[in-house]
Amino acid sequence: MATLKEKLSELLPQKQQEIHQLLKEHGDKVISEVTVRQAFGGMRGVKALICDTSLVEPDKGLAIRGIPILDLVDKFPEEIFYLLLTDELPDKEALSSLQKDLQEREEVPSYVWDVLDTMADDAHPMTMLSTAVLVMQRDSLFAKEYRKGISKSEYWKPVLEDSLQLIARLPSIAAGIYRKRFNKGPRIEPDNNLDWAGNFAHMMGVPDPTGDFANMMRLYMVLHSDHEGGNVSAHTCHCVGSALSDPFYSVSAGLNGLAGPLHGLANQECLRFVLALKEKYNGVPTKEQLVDFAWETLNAGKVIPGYGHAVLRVTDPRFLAFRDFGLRVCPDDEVFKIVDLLFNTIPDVLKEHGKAKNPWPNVDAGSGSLLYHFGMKEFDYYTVLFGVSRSLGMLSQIVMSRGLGEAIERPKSVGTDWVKKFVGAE
Ligand code: NMX
Ligand code: MLT
Repeated sequence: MATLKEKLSELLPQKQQEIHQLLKEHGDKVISEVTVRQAFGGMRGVKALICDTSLVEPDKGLAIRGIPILDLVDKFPEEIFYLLLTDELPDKEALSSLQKDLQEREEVPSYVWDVLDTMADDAHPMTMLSTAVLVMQRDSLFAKEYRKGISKSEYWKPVLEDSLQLIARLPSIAAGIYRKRFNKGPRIEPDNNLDWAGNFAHMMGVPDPTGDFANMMRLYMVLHSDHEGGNVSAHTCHCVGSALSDPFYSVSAGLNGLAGPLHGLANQECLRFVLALKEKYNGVPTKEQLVDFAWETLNAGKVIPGYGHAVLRVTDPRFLAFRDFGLRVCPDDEVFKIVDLLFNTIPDVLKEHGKAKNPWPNVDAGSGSLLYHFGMKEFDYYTVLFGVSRSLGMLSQIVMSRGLGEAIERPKSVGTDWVKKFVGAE
């Protein structure tokens, strides 16, 4: 089977031709309209972005290149990256060629550690991750080639190189941040007998006598990898990349969006919520206590973290995958039990509250309890794991964007007065 680059060299011209034909024949057809509510409401539901790597159907959840995420839970994240880009899962040979390529690129330049060492002791781990990605911009091959005057049809090649470079280094960087920020001792060297996520787990140094922590990391990296193009991290990365900012600039920007509590930071907020419940009721609360706590949260004008979604209208299949893992590995863990109790309680509370369009759990509702079970109690770190995984999706989307010659993003904005005049409002 072909390597990633060979495969893309074959696929991209076909895809370009397909899009060219589509635009020629149907370029003026309307696929979406925008209401005043949508323009003021985060463009919810407006179809104005193209993303071929994955799709989120409101009633089904994530499918990567047409494959439901629950059918991919046993794959390696490297396989998912190959799938995101090429529409095919790699065979054994293509997978080991990709794994070898990543291993050869994994060394982190010493200046990255120097920069991280100068950061404040209480810097948020997401700030550290985004900074580490940003400082590596000086090594961007795309930026260098662009300066030399590379042809537009070749953009995707150095972008792929930068992407592989970044993916290869992220586990070492993220594990290094964990060990430094939480005083876990010196960095741990990579073990090249391990796969990408297994190596990440190894370098964090979390005790793992059963190998279940490494398995959880593989699952974690698969589940958070991509969620079509409109979520804040992917869209931000896409928008920044559309200015031909290189993958380092673009991913760093996407990570900054992921660090918001309504997006990726919800997983740390979720665990904070669960632990507050545990502390208040001295263990696993009763259903009645949980309902009271949820109402207290809502009445204080706060959201229930891990619940609701901008697109989904069913339980997030990624939550179900984590829940299945928990039921197998730690069914009696108190924190996991509270997460399960929340799953059986919160949707009814949110339905009664009547605001959230989707009362069901999203990916962030359960992941933290599993990390906590394995002894990773530093929940400020959890979004970093999301970020490492989401980089697979952000980067595959950027490679596709440059490969397909997508335009710079520049939608039109209008003012409130313009809208009032347009709709004939007083
Ligand atoms: N708890 C309380 N209120 C909620 C929740 C929730 N979990 N979800 C939505 N609402 C409210 C929302 O704040 C809004 O209120 P208002 O009219 O006062 O502004 C109203 O319900 C309608 O919001 P929706 O249209 O249902 O949700 P929207 O698409 O605007 O936002 C989220 C989606 C995910 C931002 C929202 O559901 C939320 O804040 N959830 C909690 C945070 C969270 O779990 N985020 C993680 C998302 C997944 N990820 O990893 O990124
Ligand atoms: C994601 O994985 O990006 C989140 O579920 C948020 C989203 O899709 O909007």
